[in-house]
Order: sequence, then C-alpha cells, then structure tokens
Amino acid sequence: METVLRIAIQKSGRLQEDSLKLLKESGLHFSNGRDQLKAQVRNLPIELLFLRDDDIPQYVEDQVADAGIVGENVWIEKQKDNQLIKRLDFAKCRLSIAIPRSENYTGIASLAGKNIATSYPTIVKQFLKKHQVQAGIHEISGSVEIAPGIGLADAICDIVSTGSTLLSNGLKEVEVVLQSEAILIASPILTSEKQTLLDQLLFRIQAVQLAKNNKYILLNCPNDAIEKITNVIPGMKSPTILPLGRPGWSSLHSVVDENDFWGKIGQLKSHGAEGILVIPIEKMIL
Ligand code: PRT
Ligand code: ZN
Repeated sequence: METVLRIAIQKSGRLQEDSLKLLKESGLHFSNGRDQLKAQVRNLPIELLFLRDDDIPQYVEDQVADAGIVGENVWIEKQKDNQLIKRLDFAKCRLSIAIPRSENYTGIASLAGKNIATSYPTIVKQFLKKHQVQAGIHEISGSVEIAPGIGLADAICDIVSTGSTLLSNGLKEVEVVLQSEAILIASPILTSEKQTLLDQLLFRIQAVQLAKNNKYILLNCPNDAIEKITNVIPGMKSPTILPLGRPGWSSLHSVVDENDFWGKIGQLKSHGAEGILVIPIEKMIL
C-alpha cells in the first residue's frame, strides 16, 4: 500500500482559510467541501483531515495525523508529543493578561492573590511560576473576556489581536505572556517515507514564504550607475544586466526583500534609476 502523509488542519475558524491557501500555493491539488472530514490530495500521496484546532496536537501525538497546522498557543498549551517544524507567518496574535481598566497595575506582583480566568491554564501556570507569583486560575472554555464583568475573576488571560475585544469589555492589557502564529507541527516518529513527504512539503512551503517576502525588480539606469545600484540590490547571486536600445543605458533585474523595499527605492532613484517596475514572485528557491 502506498504511504500517505496525513495533515490535520482546522475544520473552520481563523486558521482554516490561510491553511488551505498555503497548501494550495504549495502545489497541492484538492477539493474541500463544506462538511467534509477529509480530502485526498490528487497530485501527491497526502490526505487532509479537517478537525477542531484544539484536538490537532492530540491527533498528531496519537499518530492519527502525521502533521498539522495549529496556533502556537494551542500547541504550547496542550504539551503533546509533537515537534514544531515551521512557523507559518499567519494568524499572528498574542496571549495576554488583562485586568479591568479602573484597576491599578504596578507589575506582575499586582496579580498575587487574584483569580485569573483563562482557556490556557497550563501556560498561565508556567507564567506565574516563572515570575514567582501566587494566583488562582479559573479555567473556562469561551467568552473569557466577560469573566471580570460578571464577577467570575479579577483578571483574564486570553488571545489578543487588535485589542478591541478587551476595550469593549472594559479591560486593559497588562502582560504579554506569549506571541503566537500558525505553525506546522509533526509527529516525532515518522517512517522514512512519511518524513520524505513532509520534507517535500516543507521545501514547497519555504519557496512560497520566500517568494512572499521578496519582489522582482526591474529598472533602467545609466551604465556608470550599475555598480552602485548592484550594491543596493545585489539579488540572489547578482543582478541580470541587459543593454537598452539607447546607448549608455542598461536594464537591471534583481530581487529585493519586501521589508527593505521602500527604503531602497530612494537610494536607487538617487543613483539615477528610472522606470522602476516591481513584480510579485510566485515561488522562490535559493
Ligand atoms: O472550532 P475550533 O476549536 O477549531 O476554533 P477556535 O474557536 O478554538 O479557534 P479560532 O478559530 O477562534 O482561532 C484559532 C487560532 O487563531 C487561535 O488558536 C490563535 O492561534 C489564532 N488567532 C489569531 C486568534 C485570534 N487571532 C483572535 N483574535 N484566536 C482567537 N482570537 C479571538 C480571541 O479569543 C478574542 O476573543 O479574538 C478575540 C480578540 O481579538 P481582538 O482583535 O479583539 O483583539
Ligand atoms: Zn479551538
């Protein structure tokens, strides 16, 4: 029987769309219906399982799934036998402690003797222990942000993204416990065939991520500016330089890191670059 790598992703929720998108951009062909529990990838021996995010670490530990995509927050909370393979650069958020806005806060010691409501008891326990603070933990599974308002707790520890949920519940963020993003996890015990499939997937994910963080850039410049411009945008090995029809001018093609892009445009123009075109890259392999 052919080896199949089973990858668990969230059935519905904040991770689902970007997880599917990443797998599709990595060249996996599959169709996913609404109430489907699994999907067969047509062009690779990979099967997708659609599960609740909280259950994914357990399924990976039990080897029902070989790999999965979950929030780092869930992975750390569950403490299952999974290995972190790659951070995926989406679903970024933080797990923070918040208290009523009217309360005074002078540091972590202010939490001593308080009751903290959270869906992340393990992480909160570790955080308090690390800072040698004694506080109560009240585990609740949803709507954590209303706990202080109804007198269930003095503080909460929950996921924060924009902060608007805290704001509308009269709370203020006082400690960031951890930063989180979606991650690819895998079982630490994979057969060599499954490991090879996972490595192939990882290679593709890296090519997609690298492409997202870089842009292809084309510009025209006078020949005597080529060296200076090459120093600004050296590209993967070196830029491609093609003569223009107009004597004394060249077209220079290179790759630029998305994050440095705006800073570099000014330098390129000051060195005499003109007609600058910036084009997205679909895949990039070093
Ligand atoms: O049904 P299932 O169990 O699979 O899903 P779920 O409801 O447990 O999880 P879901 O889909 O809400 O979130 C999945 C993962 O997305 C989380 O584990 C995080 O890793 C990540 N993520 C990113 C977030 C947020 N951003 C987020 N903003 N998870 C939850 N929130 C919630 C938060 O709990 C709070 O209620 O959004 C609110 C805060 O948002 P702001 O923007 O108001 O600060
Ligand atoms: Zn969940």
